[in-house]
Amino acid sequence: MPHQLFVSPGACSLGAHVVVRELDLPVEIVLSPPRDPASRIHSVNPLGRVPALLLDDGTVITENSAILPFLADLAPGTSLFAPAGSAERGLIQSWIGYFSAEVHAGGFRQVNRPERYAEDPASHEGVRAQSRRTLHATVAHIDRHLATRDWLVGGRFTIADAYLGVFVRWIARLGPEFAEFDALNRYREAYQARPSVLAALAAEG
Ligand SMILES: N[C@@H](CCC(=O)N[C@@H](CS)C(=O)NCC(=O)O)C(=O)O
Repeated sequence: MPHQLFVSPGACSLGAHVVVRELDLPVEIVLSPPRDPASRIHSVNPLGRVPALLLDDGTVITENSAILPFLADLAPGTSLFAPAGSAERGLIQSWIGYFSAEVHAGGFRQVNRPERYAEDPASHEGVRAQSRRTLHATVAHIDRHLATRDWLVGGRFTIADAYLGVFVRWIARLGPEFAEFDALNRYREAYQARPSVLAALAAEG
């Protein structure tokens, strides 16, 4: 059986799915929405979260920060990543860490799931408002970096870009105060025009 990548429409698993398609990897894509209690993801990942990568030997790798480099390393020498020990590899992993910790967990999750951070429902709006302000500053840092570049590192599309595309799409739904990021708006168009992204989105439905 080939490796299987568990994904869900609209989720942060899109980045790993895009990498599979960019590299034409022999990885089966399994649609498995976590909100459906019958989804296989609940027996594959004890946290019930996507993405999860089930290897052909039964090993389960979770976390975007581990899955993205693992997938790239299935195609040694790919331009989507960089050689071990290179500065570029460090920069690509630095961005992946920033997106996972600061943008996703430290930003979007608090905006979308305030109940995980404050018990009292009366305080949820306050958590959401403060989280939106924090996320705005977090996103502004990325926008400044992209003001003079098409892609994050090395002038080419890498696994860090495959992942950032997820959040750039989510940012578009956050409302007017997040519409002012010109570099991110340009970046979103370029990301969504890639054949790998179009194919992944079509497959996820
Ligand atoms: N830190 C994890 C986060 C994974 C995650 O939160 N995935 C979401 C979709 S974007 C999910 O499956 N949520 C279902 C849940 O939390 O119940 C990663 O980067 O892989």
